[in-house]
Amino acid sequence: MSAVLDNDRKAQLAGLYEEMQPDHLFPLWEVLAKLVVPEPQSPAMPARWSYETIRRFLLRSGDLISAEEAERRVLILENPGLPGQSAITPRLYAGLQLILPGEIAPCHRHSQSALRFVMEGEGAYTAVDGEKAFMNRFDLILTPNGRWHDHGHPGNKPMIWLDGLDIPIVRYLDAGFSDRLDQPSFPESAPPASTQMHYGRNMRPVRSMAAADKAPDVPLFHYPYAQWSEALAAVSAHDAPDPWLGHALEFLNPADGGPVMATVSVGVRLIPAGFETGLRRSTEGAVYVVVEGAGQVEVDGTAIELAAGDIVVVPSWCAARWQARQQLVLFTYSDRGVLEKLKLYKEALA
Ligand code: GTQ
Repeated sequence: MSAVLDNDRKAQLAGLYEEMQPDHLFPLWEVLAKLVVPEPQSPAMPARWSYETIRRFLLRSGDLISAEEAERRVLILENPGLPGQSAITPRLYAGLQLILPGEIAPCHRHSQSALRFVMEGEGAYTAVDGEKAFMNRFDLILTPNGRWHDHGHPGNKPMIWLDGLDIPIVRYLDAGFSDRLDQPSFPESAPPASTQMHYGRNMRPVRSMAAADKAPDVPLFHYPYAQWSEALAAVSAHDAPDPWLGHALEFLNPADGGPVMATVSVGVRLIPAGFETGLRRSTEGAVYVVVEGAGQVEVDGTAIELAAGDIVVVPSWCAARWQARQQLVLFTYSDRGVLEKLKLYKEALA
């Protein structure tokens, strides 16, 4: 409220507010400037986690609790500006999940959509509605909302991946449901990698009308490192880098050409050695994993050093500039698709 009020009117207004409070009424003019801001002021803070630190605590958790007992043995990356909210941005969640040889993380399904990005290990699988995807380092795996999923590990070394979920979005929309299956693993419904075979080469199956059954909205759920790294290398060998992003590719849902899932957009970047991007702000809140290389990202004037394995969050409308000392390869996910659908996506480039 901008007007200058004399003490008498102030006192009368204060009395009025107090009287209306039991009726659950509140004067807009006292809060309007906080509600309708000239530009986003995210409560989330830019932050970085080092993989080695998380890994150490995760492996200690592994000595104390099994995947079966935990249901999911995950350490949440909690944004320092959002304590207690289990969120890395106001709209997205991040955690690191550990599965040990022989373990099963039991089958469940929920309204939240998830991605997995493999940080370490090999030989574990995620099964989606009974179809296993065996995971290798830096593979992307999806468990879109409502699909049954369990994780298992027939291999012989610990396996760790990043979980990226839309937990805060589903919470905000009051739309969360979940179930547990009455057995640890979903019965095998298709041989491993069937979906890859049908959808993984930018094609989709066509069937006669009589045989047609409805394909899921998000059919493909495994995007192997071997494929995305090859695409990124080819593009970076031929194109000039985008001045603000470097070389950037987005993973697509082959059914509709849009982001891989309605609430989570996912991509990879390559910033050539010696390259420095321009300053960019956008309304997406984004999480980055340093897959390889070294450099720094300056976020709102503060330099964050980057080494392989680091996980960094850049909240909405923070100005970011990337610098690669050695070629940087980044994996990234954000809520950009949501903002675009809602006509709230904006960028400012300098
Ligand atoms: O693997 O299903 O980090 O349901 C959080 C919630 C992982 C999972 C998380 C989950 C999962």
